[in-house]
Amino acid sequence: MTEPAWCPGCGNFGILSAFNAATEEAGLKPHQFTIVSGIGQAAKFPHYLQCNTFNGLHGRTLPVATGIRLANHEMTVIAVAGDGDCYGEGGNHLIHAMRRNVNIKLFVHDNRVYGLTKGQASPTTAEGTKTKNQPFGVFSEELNPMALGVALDCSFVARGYAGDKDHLKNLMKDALNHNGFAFVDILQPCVSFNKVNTYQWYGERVYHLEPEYDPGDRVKAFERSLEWGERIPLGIIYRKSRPVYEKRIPVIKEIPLIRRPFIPPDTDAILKEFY
Ligand SMILES: Cc1ncc(C[n+]2csc(CCOP(=O)(O)OP(=O)(O)O)c2C)c(N)n1
Ligand code: SF4
Repeated sequence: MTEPAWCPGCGNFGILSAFNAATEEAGLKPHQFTIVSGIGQAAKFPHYLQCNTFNGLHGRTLPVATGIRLANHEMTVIAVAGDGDCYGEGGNHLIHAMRRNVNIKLFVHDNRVYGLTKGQASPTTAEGTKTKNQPFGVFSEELNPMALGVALDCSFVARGYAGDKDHLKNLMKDALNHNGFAFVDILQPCVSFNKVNTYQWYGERVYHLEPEYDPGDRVKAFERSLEWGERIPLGIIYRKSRPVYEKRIPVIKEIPLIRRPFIPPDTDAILKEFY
């Protein structure tokens, strides 16, 4: 565990402290979970914790997390990624993890820029935003992660905010307790490279979904997922109970792979079949 190398004021600090409180309140001990991350500012997250971790390639967080979960579904598996990492380089993996309902928890630190490489546009950067790499402004429309999750029938789709730690802690706890793929997009101010989506900007717009809001209504969830701009909803936008992937695979559904005895195959006998 080392001192965080993030800029003072970075939204990642709020996410780290919400996560620590969430795991403590959920009674999750460090040996009971593994954090998988890739490359980026967000991906440094497990470096500042004491837990099992796998730090891999940019955009490849979800395939590794899927492998760990399928090998040992007694382990809580958490994937942490930036918006570039998860929606750009790793976008195809996100689609399939949601579709399969792999039982992992995904926390996306969505600062709406590529932070580590100094502020290029990411898939969630607003159309028209000028950066050093996009001097004429971004030409493409931004990705809407919440609408993507609802459209793919993802079993848990939520939005948190790094500047609202208590609410984020509760969302993270709900995600950790959810049986299935839990997707939390976390609005994260990047004080160095995103001068648009600041703490003040979010503070004027975010609101909590009303207590009577029903996250089980997919059509209403889709409507809420489209809300962005003057008002930005925080909370569980969509939730649905669906069979988890590990329970659909015959060889592991009763007993995790790691608990099966290892019986090495008789390679000589196999090779003889080809003689
Ligand atoms: C395949 C690949 N492409 C590009 C890079 C360079 N790279 C490293 S970090 C990064 C940006 C990370 O941005 P994001 O995932 O949004 O996370 P943040 O740093 O903003 O938390 C890029 C483009 C890389 N390491 N690997
Ligand atoms: S560059 Fe942005 S995301 Fe990276 S540590 Fe600094 S404030 Fe945080």
